[in-house]
Amino acid sequence: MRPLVLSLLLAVPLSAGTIDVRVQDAHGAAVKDAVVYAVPEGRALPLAKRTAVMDQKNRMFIPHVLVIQTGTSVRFPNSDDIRHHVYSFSPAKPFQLPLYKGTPASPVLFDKPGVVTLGCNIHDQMNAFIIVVDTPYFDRTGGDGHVALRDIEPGRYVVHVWYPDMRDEPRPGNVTISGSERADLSFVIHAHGHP
Ligand SMILES: [Cu+2]
Repeated sequence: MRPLVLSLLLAVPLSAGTIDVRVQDAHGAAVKDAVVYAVPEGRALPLAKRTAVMDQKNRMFIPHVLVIQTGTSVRFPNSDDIRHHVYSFSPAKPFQLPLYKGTPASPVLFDKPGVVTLGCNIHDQMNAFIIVVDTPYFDRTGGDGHVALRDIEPGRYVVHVWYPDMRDEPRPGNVTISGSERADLSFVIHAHGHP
């Protein structure tokens, strides 16, 4: 393992930038928990080989929104005393975990980017989203509608925003990072049911 670790350390650039993003709604109010991610242009990053968890507690998926890099495997433990039946019909990852309790033996691999909508066959009110993105640079806005994506390697990026209630994805932003500068972007989200 040692040579691999060394080469990874050497590959980290000396300078890295920050992408500052602000998300608000059509009335200018801050949008909390919007997913923001910056996809590198013209170069593919290695797939993540990570594991994430989508839990089920009190007949709810926890978290309601999970963001992962493409190539991540997700475990779906059921922490309730009743059985759940998890499914997705989303093109990015159609799958089913038929009625079960406890933790299924194998996690589910998410190998394509996209939005995966989860449901439970037994409990209609259970729903959640897994946002699969082609980048390790993602985060969510805080209560002030702001997020800073840090340690961005030099290069060109397309910055996207996703929010459960949004009508359409706002036009993505283009950012070029050449050194240790900060880039600012802002987005307006139009929610369903609001003009
Ligand atoms: Cu259920």
